[in-house]
Formats: sequence, C-alpha cells, structure tokens
Amino acid sequence: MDKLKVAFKSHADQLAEEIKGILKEHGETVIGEVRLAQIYQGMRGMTALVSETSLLDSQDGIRFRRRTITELRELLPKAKNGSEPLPEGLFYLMLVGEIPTEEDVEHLSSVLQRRSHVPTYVFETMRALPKDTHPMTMFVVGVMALQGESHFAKEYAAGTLAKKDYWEATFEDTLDLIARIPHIAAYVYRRKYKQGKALQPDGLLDWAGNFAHMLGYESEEFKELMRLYMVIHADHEGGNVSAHTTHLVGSALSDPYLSYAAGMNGLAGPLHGLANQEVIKWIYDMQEDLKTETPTAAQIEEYVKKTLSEGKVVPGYGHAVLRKTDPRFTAQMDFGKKHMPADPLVNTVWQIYETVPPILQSLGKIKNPWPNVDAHSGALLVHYGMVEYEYYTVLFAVSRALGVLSSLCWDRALGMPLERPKSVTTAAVKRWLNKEVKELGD
Ligand code: NMX
Ligand code: MLT
Repeated sequence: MDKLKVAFKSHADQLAEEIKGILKEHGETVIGEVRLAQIYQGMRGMTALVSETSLLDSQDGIRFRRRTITELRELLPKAKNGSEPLPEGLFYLMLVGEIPTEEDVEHLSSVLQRRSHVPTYVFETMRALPKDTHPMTMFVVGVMALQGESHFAKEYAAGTLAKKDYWEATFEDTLDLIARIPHIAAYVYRRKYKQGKALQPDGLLDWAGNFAHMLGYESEEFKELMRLYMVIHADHEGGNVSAHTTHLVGSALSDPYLSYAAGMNGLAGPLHGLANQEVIKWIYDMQEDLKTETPTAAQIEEYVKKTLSEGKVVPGYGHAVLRKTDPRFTAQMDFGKKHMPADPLVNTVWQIYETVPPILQSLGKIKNPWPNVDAHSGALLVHYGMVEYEYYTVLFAVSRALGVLSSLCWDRALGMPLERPKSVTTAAVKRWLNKEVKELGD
C-alpha cells in the first residue's frame, strides 16, 4: 500500500477511536442554541458540521491543522529555487496532519504524475460543447465525463465494496482526480482561448508547475504564483458552499467525481468562487466608465457608490465568517509587492483596498467591509498575460479539489452518515409561535 495511504489510514483510525470516546462521554452535551432567524438567514454562525482539514477564525483567517497561511508559506516544502509552498505539501498536511518532508512531497508529486492520464473521450466530450460555453461549465462537464473511471462507483455497483473499505476507494479516486483535473482545466483554457492547441505535460514538474506549463505559461514567476494560488484557495473549513456541497453530495455515497463536480457547480456562483472574475470585470467596467486606467481614490469612491446605488454588490468584499482582511488577500498582496510593485492594475487593487472598506462600513449593514481572497487574484493573473477573466474560477476549482476531496476521504474514513437536516414550512413556524403545536415542525 502506498505510504501516504498507510499514514492517512493510521491517523484516521486513531481519530475514529477518539471520536467514539468523545461521543460516548459527551454526545448529549449541548453546544449552542439555534435562533429562528438563523434558519431563514443561511444558517450563519450555526455550528453544524465537522470538517477535519481546516478551521476558520473570523479574525485570523484560515488555519490548516492550526497553521496560518503565513506559517505555511514558511514551513511547507518548496520547488527547487522557489520560495512559495508546494500544494502537494498542503494536501499531505490535510490528510496526515503533519508538515511533510521534501521527500514526502516529491513522492506525492510523482504519484500524481503517474496517475494523470486523461482518456481521449473526455476531451472529445468537452469539444462537443459550443465554444462560448462558460469555462466552469466545460470544466465540470470534463470532470463528469471522467466519472466512469471512479473506483468507488465501479466497486459499489459490482457489490464488492464493504462499508469498511469505502475510504480506500474514495482515496484512490481522490488521487486520480487531483492528478487529472489540471489536464482538464488546462484543456478548457487552450480550447477556448488558444485555438485548441493543447500542450503535453512535463513529467519533471511539480503539480502546480506542470499545470502552469500546460496552460502555456512558462515563466518561473507564474509557476510560483500557481503554487501560491493552489495553496491559498484549497480549503476554507467545511461550511462554504463548495466544501459543504461536496460533503453533502458525498454523504449520499455519490462517488468523488459526482461529489466534487456538484461542489464546483456551487463554486461557479458569483457570491462564491465566480467573484474572482466579477472583480476584474468590475475594475474594467470602472476604468471604461471613468475613462482612465489609473483611477484616483475619489473616482473609485464615486464608482463604488454608483455600484451600490444600482443594488449590486462590490465583488471581492465581505465574507460570511471573516471579520478582517482575508490573509489570503494579504498573501497575494505580498506576492505583488515582491514581483510587480509598479503594475498599474495591481496598484488599483491596492487603491480599492484603501477606499472601499470605509464606504461599506458607513452603510451600517455589512458585517465585514474587508477584502476576501477574490479581490486580488485576477490582477496578478493579468500581470502575466492571463487576461481571460471568465477562466479564473477554474483555477479556484483546481485548487479547491485538494481541500474538498481530502475532506471526503476523512468523511469516508470516519464513517460520516447521510446528511439530512430537518426543514420546516413558515406555516409550521406560525403554528408553533401561536402555540398550536408543541414542537417546531409538528
Ligand atoms: N457589497 C455590497 N453589499 C454587500 C457586500 C458587498 N461586498 N457584502 C455584503 N453586502 C450586503 C449583503 O448583500 C446584505 O444585504 P441585504 O441585507 O440587503 O441583503 C448585507 O450586506 C449583510 O450581508 P453580510 O451579513 O455582511 O454578508 P453575508 O454573510 O450575507 O454575505 C457575501 C457574504 C460574501 C456573500 C457578501 O459579502 C457578498 O456578496 N460579497 C461580494 C461577493 C464576493 O466577494 N464573494 C466572494 C466570497 C469569497 N469566496 O470566494 O467565496
Ligand atoms: C471560500 O474560500 O470558500 C470562501 O471564502 C467562502 C467561505 O468561506 O464561505
């Protein structure tokens, strides 16, 4: 058995035992209360899920196994001559709970290289779509076309998969999928924007470096950006739309291909991952409206007010949980200061950062006026020539696979059951408020 699989299983078995003990002793402990408003308002602040791979703090941002983004940039192994963390290292950390050695990461890179073949029919399926199909739709169609390869689905259908082995088939699918999706994603880009000229993978490169290469970006700096990008977008605890959807669909024992594709359809929404394309589109629209590529603070302020007066959101700002500037934004700002301090678009992003929060704060209703991860990413990509902003969410999707699929491995290894919360009608709420029934939902 592969050593990563052995390490994961041994950690999972230990945790499963601990959970048994915790539930035996504290299973009936009340952890909080649910207010009526919360079930009408997106369940904000309701703790209702367990997700082992990361934990979000409203002030400090995301922590992976208690490590912040800043610590990960320091501690995770790097590519030769590189200074950004390798995403394979983060994947290892999410599965095993420990910072990997360089050797662990090299091993994982080569495992992913070996598993990366994508059958031709997948590309043919994607080619059958009209060229103006959104890149996220093409991407998810590619993932779905690959679903026939699922070990989990095949073994389950054959009746040879015992419950105790669900985790292993899920683990195999996870490695296959993570190895293959950069090819699918790169194909979407090359087909849509580069006359369909797909590029052969480079077997000597790491996962993110090879992805950059297949997209057609050969500079070391862009490869470094992809490594950072793939790390910071990977996971944001369990309640965000893409992670929660993947977990929910997976809870029906839908295989990892089906579950991940479902999650990515959620990522494709403008309030979630699609916000990265919306940010750049919003900046371009602002430049056109103001007839300048370098708007002043006063001009940005006017444009923000116009956006709000039209009943639209300012993309890239706000968050359901965070209450400070997203450290993923700060990490990208740091990358920008190092590699492109004078880039006009990047400087506009920084100017927007100075201008927008006080305006949003002054409205009094927005809980977090600070930028999230999506406020920065597009400007860095444009700097290297990736101007096709409709594609940006696909990059997010490739990275998010690391988090949601390692979580799915944990779900299976810990024997997480079907997720099925209770819902009520407003008529039932009214009956309960009028004391016509004892329990909400009767
Ligand atoms: N611009 C304008 N209005 C906003 C913004 C914003 N950036 N953020 C929140 N609001 C509004 C929100 O629409 C709501 O208005 P109303 O009461 O009229 O319905 C009010 O402020 C209160 O919302 P919050 O409780 O602060 O935020 P909520 O948790 O509901 O939503 C987001 C969180 C992220 C959906 C919201 O901040 C937003 O729409 N932001 C812009 C889109 C975005 O950047 N999404 C990416 C999130 C990160 N990701 O990658 O997923
Ligand atoms: C994410 O990365 O998933 C977003 O920041 C959204 C969230 O955490 O709700």
